[in-house]
Amino acid sequence: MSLYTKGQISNGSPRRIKRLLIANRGEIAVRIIRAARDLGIETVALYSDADQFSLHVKLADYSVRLPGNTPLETYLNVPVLIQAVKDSKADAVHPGYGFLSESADFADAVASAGAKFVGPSAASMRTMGDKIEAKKLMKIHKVQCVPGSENPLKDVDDLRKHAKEVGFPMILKASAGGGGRGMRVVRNEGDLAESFAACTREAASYFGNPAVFCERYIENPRHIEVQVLFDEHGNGVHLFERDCSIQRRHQKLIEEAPSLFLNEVQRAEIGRRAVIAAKAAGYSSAGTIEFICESPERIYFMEMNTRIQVEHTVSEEISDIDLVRWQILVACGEKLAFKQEDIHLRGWAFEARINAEDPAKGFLPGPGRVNQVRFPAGPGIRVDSHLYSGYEIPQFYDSMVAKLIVWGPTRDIAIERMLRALSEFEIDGIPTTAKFHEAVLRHPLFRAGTFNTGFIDQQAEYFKGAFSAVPDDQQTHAAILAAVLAVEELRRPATMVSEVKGTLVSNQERSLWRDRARLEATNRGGI
Ligand code: MV4
Repeated sequence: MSLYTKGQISNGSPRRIKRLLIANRGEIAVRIIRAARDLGIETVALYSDADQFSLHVKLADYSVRLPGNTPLETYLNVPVLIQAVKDSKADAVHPGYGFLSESADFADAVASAGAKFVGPSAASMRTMGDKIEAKKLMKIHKVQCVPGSENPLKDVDDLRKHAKEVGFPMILKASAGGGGRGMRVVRNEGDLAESFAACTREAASYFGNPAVFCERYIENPRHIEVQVLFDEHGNGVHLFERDCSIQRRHQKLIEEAPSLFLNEVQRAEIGRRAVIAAKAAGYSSAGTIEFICESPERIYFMEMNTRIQVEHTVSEEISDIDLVRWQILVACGEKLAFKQEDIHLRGWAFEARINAEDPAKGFLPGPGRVNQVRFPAGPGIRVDSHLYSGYEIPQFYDSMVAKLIVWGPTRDIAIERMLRALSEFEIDGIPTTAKFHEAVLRHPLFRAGTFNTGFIDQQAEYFKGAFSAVPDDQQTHAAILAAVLAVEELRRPATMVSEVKGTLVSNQERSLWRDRARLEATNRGGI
């Protein structure tokens, strides 16, 4: 049986969800609303004042206002969110990613309000949220971790003892940290005391837990993570790996699945380890096991992300499994309708995170009104986004405005499709990272697959010439011009035949004046 025909809410579903509240915003709120609607489940959107006109609010069946704008007074405000659950009579809550998605306390509060948290148990979130606990659990189950301290470091002397075994460079990490926050690389003995004090202090103030541990530091590792999916009956599978090495300051830029780094044997092995890790935590729902790879033979468990991730889409594309749909089905108490041997890796997928940022200004966020957007389409193209023409991107939240996801039968075809899609993509009025993605996709080392987490920094010179900025004082000018050109474009014939010699003139040539005008107005055109 095809995986497409499986995964319905059965009449005998242990826990039928009728109304799902989405405790999030932006593209992931839209993604979750779509999955819920496919299952015939009603949706409740939440919105801060700045999000009043957001797409997720327009698409949901109901919506509840969260007064204010800052994350703390809105999407992170547990008492207000719980009141919204009660007021809207939602029987389930999907947290999305970010915000409260990995808060075990929020999961408990949702349960206390009588609603189902669409995610893992609070207990497994607590276990995996504590990086020292998680590593201990992995050790028991023989999942290889980076050598280092097994308990919170007691003091600098304790750290010195470990430094003798681990050697330099080493890395200090907050046990309650994760995702690159609360880490410190130590390169020599002289820096130990100061680094330990600083890391402990930051851990206490950022995460409310001063516990710190140390590991051998691996320079420029490859970042490979495995998607897992578990039901509440102990059944679990992995959906292969994603390579997330193309990142800048812990912000992923391009993800792909599978990874060129692994052969079939290594792929099966990393998947096996991920399933063991999730099972050890008593995990249910969708989750990710992060590994860092020194070489294909040296792959270490790093941490588990107990949420749906931004880049879940590439795993969906190569496995044909709708992860958000399955998160909801699993929350209804349904059993997985497939076993590991039913899941086949098919083709290649990429995701480019299009951010409202200016690569020429150190990726400075550029919120504002989007005059005109046009999404790419065609074979292998998927756009997950909350953008629409006229939408105003608020300054209060993250700058990701669209995920461009492509699938192709091979890696090369998928890259060609991504370049085609990027060339079709139009977002007028704000700076975006689209041109930067194009430059990465054209880079010979990216094409060859010989990159690691240091790639973007190492290639900074190469990327410098690949884009240019929209000067602030010309933003308004550019916006007006873009609007005029948009109208002009509607009138432009599809193809022109020269009246003089009957030769075909391409659209590209025909619109040179337009591109030239845009280049001059915005100083960012791509002729
Ligand atoms: C490391 C490491 C090198 N050695 N741990 C950053 C995110 C967090 N999940 C773990 N991180 C790292 N841990 C040891 N022992 C290097 C990183 C790291 C990194 C990891 C994945 C993706 C991008 C990264 C960028 C810089 C550092």
